[in-house]
Amino acid sequence: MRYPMIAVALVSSGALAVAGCGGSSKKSASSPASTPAPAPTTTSAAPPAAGAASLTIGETEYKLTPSQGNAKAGSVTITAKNSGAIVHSLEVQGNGVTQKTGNIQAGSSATLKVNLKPGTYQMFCPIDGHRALGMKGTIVVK
Ligand SMILES: [Cu+2]
Repeated sequence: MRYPMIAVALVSSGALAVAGCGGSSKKSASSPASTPAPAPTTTSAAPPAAGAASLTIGETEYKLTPSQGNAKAGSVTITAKNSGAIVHSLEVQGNGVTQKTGNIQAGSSATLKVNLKPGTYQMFCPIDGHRALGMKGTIVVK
């Protein structure tokens, strides 16, 4: 046996005024200071030396432009710009230095920070056979 529950919720005594009171809810807003983990690249925090220089190398199929770069000894920032249609990369070798960028998608660029002493360095695209196809050059550091 069920009776329909007629909930007469009218407050008998007073009129229901506009309940405009929102109440003061006090929340302790403690934001967790979670910093995103840095990228797993080894960043050698070398301050910009006096002889710092930057170099931009364009990469296309299958060459580097310019194929010979010049830089001053010290910290050199090399920007490899992939203007080609496929993935490239850039590696710098010489005088004990071997450093390379990761894969650079077509249309993207990557930077490589190298500390170079005076001398001649090889630069090339380390991706399958690209070096042999012509993606190579030299960097002369003075
Ligand atoms: Cu390549």
